[in-house]
Amino acid sequence: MTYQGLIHRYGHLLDLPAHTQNISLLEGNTPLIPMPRLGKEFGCELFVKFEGLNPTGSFKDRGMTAAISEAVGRGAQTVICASTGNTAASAAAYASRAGLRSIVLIPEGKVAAGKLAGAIAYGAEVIQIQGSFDDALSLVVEITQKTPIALVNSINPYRVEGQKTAAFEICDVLDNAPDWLCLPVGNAGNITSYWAGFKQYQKGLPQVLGVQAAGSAPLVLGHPVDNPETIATAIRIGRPARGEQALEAAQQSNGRIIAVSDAEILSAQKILASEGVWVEPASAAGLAGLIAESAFGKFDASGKRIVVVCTGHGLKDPSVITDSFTSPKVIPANYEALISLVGG
Ligand code: AN7
Repeated sequence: MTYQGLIHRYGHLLDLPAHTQNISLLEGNTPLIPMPRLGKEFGCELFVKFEGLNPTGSFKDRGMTAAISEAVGRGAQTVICASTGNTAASAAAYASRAGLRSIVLIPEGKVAAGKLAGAIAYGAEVIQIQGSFDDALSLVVEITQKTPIALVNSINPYRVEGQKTAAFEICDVLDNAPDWLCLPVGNAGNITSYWAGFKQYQKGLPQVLGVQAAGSAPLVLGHPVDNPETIATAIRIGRPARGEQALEAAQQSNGRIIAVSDAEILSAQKILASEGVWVEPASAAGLAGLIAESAFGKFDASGKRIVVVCTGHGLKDPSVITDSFTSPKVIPANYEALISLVGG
């Protein structure tokens, strides 16, 4: 049977109310790409779960199909979220598909071009906040407590329900959970969802390596960060809403949450691209964490089966690449100029 989206495929395993009306863009079913060349360097069997191939270019679509399907079924007319960008684009797309109004609050000047463009293209009312993601999140929590507007951040439990499906898919492909799962951590909805998904699916449990950016690492530091900074703007978050659950997932899985520098993130992004997988900076944090842990000898990957979750597509944030390279060379439109540049 042709693929009909996540609620159709896994809805029986998701705790969604009876009023839920399936709103889908055929999200999920993303590839688990084998990375044999890179895996060889760690002596492990390495896979990338490429979530950038979801309809709006990030893993957020998994939770959004569930949150919007529930919201529209209960009669909501307007949805709202705070976002570092990907949630905004996803909420806008699914809300439009459901015929709902969407409002997204983003930190002024700190959202990557592809995400902002997406949110606008899909029809969201985009509001920039003179503050951080965390400030925006407090505001949307307040307005949804005081009005009928529905909250679609991952505080919304249906977001977590939807995002559990990524764990199900990995187990379906590998037959079992991997030994390790490495992924970026921002507001901590995704790590919470994966852990809930693996526990529910009963195909074994991975050890979980959650990775924050060093300038935005409240879960590593053990306290909130008031002015988070990182080139990986997707995870520029100082007060993760599901921080406690993220720490629990790391602890229960006998894994850990670590921080990596922006330089390590960009280096991991380059390595992934050299294997044909271009992801946005935040999405490279999982691999950056794996590399750092291995280099410090804290991690013996040999013989293990490891899944690195790449949460968003490189096209979301093209300026990270174009800003750091000189422009391509310009030549006259003739063969002599071309061959003299390229060489025989
Ligand atoms: C590419 O869009 O928080 O730990 O508002 O876009 O579940 O927050 C995005 C987060 C990782 C972190 N990778 O996931 C938002 C937002 C990418 C992301 C994360 C985000 P969570």
